[in-house]
Amino acid sequence: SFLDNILNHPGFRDGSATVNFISSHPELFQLKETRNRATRLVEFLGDVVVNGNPDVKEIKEVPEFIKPAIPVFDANAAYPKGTKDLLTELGPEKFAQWLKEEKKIHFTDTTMRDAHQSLLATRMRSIDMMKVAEGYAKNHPETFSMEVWGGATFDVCLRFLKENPWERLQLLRKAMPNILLQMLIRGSNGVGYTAYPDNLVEKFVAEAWENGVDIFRIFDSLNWMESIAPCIEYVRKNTDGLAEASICYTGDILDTKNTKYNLDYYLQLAKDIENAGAHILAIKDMAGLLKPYAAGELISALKAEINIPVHLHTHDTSSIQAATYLQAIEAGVDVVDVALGGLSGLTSQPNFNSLVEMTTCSERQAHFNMEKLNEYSHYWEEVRKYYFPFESGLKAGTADVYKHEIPGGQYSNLKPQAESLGLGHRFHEITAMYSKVNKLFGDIIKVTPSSKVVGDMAQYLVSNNLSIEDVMEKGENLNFPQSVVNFFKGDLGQPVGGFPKDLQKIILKGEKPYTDRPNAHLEPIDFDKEFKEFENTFKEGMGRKLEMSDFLSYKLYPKVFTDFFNHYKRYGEVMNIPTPDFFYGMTPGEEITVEMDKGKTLLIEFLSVGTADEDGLVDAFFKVNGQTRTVKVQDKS
Ligand code: 3PY
Ligand code: ZN
Repeated sequence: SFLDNILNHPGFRDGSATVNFISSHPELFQLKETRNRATRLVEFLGDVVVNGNPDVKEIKEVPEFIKPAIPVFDANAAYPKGTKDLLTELGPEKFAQWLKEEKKIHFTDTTMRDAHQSLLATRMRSIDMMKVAEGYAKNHPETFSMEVWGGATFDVCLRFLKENPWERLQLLRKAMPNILLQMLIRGSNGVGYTAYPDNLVEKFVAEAWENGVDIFRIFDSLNWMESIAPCIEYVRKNTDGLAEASICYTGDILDTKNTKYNLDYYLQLAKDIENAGAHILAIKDMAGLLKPYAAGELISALKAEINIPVHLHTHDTSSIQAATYLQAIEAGVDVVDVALGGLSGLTSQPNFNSLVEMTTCSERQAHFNMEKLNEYSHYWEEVRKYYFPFESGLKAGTADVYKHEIPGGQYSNLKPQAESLGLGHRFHEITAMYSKVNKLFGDIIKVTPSSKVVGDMAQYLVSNNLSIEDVMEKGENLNFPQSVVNFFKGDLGQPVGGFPKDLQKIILKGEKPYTDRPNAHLEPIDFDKEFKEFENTFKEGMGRKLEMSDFLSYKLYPKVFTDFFNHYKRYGEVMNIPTPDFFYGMTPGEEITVEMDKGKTLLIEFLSVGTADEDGLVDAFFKVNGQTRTVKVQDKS
């Protein structure tokens, strides 16, 4: 009731309410709507208690979690000036010039994107980021950028976490207004696994900028300029942000037997990228193959040949990538990608904290408050434990990576995928096959989505006990994975040196491949017309007006968005449920607070569940703001 609303309002309960309390808190009048939202939220919590979260179904035992300590900061202090302020002041061209002239080494923090994508199958929830976002931005304004969006996070937010990725971006932007926010975009493939119409990718870039992205790290999974260049153009045309285009690094430039991906190849690509208008060049070493001495050569050559700053990204799967950064820093690289200690190392980025320490008393020293930076590492170390079912199990660095060349982000997914196919015990066979498939395909650049094609083929061959020879000899009679067929048709663009023709014939079974841009085969989106249709289909359910960003989510992932929408309609916003309760369910007697809107929180206590009736319905008993609430949950067991 209205009275309950008043009595339970945090402002009333803590005594801060004044005479204007009622008129200044319009939410007190949102009776029916709040009740519905609270009920739906409790129904979700009841469902997780009774049925488990489908994303972590196999988990039998949940360890005790320690509450992660949030480093203190002055909430009332203004944000210190950071790189975002500088970009606003200088504009992208002059900003890039400033970066090039900087003597000290700069750091991009990947903790909120690639680190968890590569260690925890991308499952990090917004609530765990938001708890430290403002404090981090106030404590560490000298951070060059925060990589927080894009790559696989977009898909996983909607598909598994039931979160709106755009909302995550908006919240992070608001909490970190002073530091550049960075995203990863897969050229013509957007944040998906295949090509999208050009005007969809362009709209996506514009909308991402509007919602808070400053640096667009653009790459193509085959290093194909025809996919990279248009995306650079979209950033330049639609935003005042930075177009950072990547060369994806594979092989080893110091290996003289490697004639395909040698130094000349990378230098030419870097020049093409500069000429296409990129503000910054990224070296995207997605599998962590760039060895220290090779890094020294590559960076020196790039610094001599191109005029834009160079940003280096790697994965520490081999465990020697700090040495790579040392060589790169000595050779003049401008920025390196790192992850806060607790989420660094192995398939993730090298350790931020330790690398800052490495630079002390050197010519290129970076200055961070180390005590605080270490506190953030400790925070993530504890938060990481919530996500234990998503750990890859890799315990130590491995030189196998130079053989199989599996990207860090793929590695943490490949293992659970293999397990779900009953191939967990043959994982090393799969990684060995991955390498053979790569050779069969002509030694291609392997990064999302081309890496998925190689992974799909490797799993297909191992699970059917087939060899590479079988492919060449009996290929006509084999049903290859759809992703492999599409790849050979040209749907991901053209690989360096073209497709192996014999194999292409075998795989396509008479279907004709094409060699122009896949996007040229796709109808442009009619935004006016289709947005109206979209609004009609998804009329009610989000509890707010539908936005262009919703439409883009839908166009990129129609089925995933539809499922997300139905989940939202059924349970409402689940983003603010604490992570242990979201994945593993509440325990009897446990009390949590969940923020519904700014300043409006629900205090929820879980009491108990009854037994299923003949229809399989179970009563779950809760207290919401002190009042008992019983919800019926369908037992799906
Ligand atoms: C992605 O595309 O998600 C990647 O992180 C590739 O490395
Ligand atoms: Zn990466």
